[in-house]
Amino acid sequence: MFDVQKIRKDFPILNRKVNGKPLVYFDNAATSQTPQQVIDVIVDYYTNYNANIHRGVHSLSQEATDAYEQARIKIQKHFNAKQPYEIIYTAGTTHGINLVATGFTSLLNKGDEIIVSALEHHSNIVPWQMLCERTGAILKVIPMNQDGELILPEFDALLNENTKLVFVNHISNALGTINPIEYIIEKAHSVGAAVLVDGAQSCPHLKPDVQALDVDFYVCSAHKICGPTGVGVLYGKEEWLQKLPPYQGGGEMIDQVTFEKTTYAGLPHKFEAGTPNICGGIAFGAALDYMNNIGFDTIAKYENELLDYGTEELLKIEGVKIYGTAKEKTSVISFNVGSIHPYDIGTILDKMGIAVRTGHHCAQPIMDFYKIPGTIRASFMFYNTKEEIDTFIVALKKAIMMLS
Ligand code: C6P
Repeated sequence: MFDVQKIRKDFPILNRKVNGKPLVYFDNAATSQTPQQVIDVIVDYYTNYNANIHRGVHSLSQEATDAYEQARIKIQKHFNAKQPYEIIYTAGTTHGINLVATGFTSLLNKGDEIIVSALEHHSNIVPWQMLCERTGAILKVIPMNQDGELILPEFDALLNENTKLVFVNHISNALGTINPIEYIIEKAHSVGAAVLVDGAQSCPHLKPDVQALDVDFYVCSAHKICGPTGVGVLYGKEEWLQKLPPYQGGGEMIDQVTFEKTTYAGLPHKFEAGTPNICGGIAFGAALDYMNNIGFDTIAKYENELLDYGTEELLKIEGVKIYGTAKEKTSVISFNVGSIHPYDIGTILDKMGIAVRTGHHCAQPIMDFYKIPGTIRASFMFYNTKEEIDTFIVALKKAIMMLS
């Protein structure tokens, strides 16, 4: 039985007040909150075994190295990667995408084609545009419909023998659409293109199996999955990670260095130059333990209930328009109320203790598609409640009254 009140006790921040009111945190798509179990792991690291890894012969360094590499194995198992060295620690989703995009500079030729989707976050647009500028490759876009779903026949029509790469998010951060990545991966592979899936928004809500998906690259950030900021992972199929050149040069990523020539370390170290976010990696492993203990099926079922309830209650308010009405979506509701600016509503909600995100959500092309400057985005996690949605609806009605 899923007991949300018991779960909420794990999150100390949910007890705090904001502007004198109990916090209602509905900005989970931006960053999730951290349970005490993960905070304890962070405190334990800095209290007891903070040391640099892979370097020292001393005990502290070995303890830190063991914990960091054990976390890599946990992450490998979570995503069902074949090998631990297919898991590359990064600073987050953006870093992972840039690592791959930069690596492909030497693998693309002028006239090669890259496909992204209309639903992408800027992190999954700009690095590919920069790659096109460097290589002369051409960027193509899978269009979307009014519900915020990708138009798959148009994707099929874009594919040809020049298509080398396809980039798509698993779940849209701005609309919550769950994209049919199984279909996209299969079709892309049929023309020999590699696929990178941006899992920043999917990993908090579902458990991807990278081998079953047969995806070439999958990226995510720990801070969206109850872990700390500044750490994430890039999963890459071994064959691709072998082909890509290193992203950054420095300590840890080398085999031999002379002034004449440097040879590189094997996977995963080839992509992990410099001292990493050691504590972050260990805490990421702890966050996955925490989420897996609850269970991703349980999480998805409960969050869908919140999504349905929130949608139903919002639509009772006159003037509310929800953007993102895909059949397959997760617990993100993006909306506007009449012609009221989203920022004004967000500011008043904050005064009542309610945290939502307003604006273009780093997805300007989606806002351009709907011809709006931005939306108010309420995004739920498994520690939110229907009572919080009720509080939010009452506060929203007050905000609308004040601004009308
Ligand atoms: N989206 C949001 O409020 P980083 O910042 O590297 O951890 O993640 C970037 C990123 C990439 N792709 C998607 C689909 C994302 O949602 C995000 C982060 C946050 O929607 C902050 S902009």
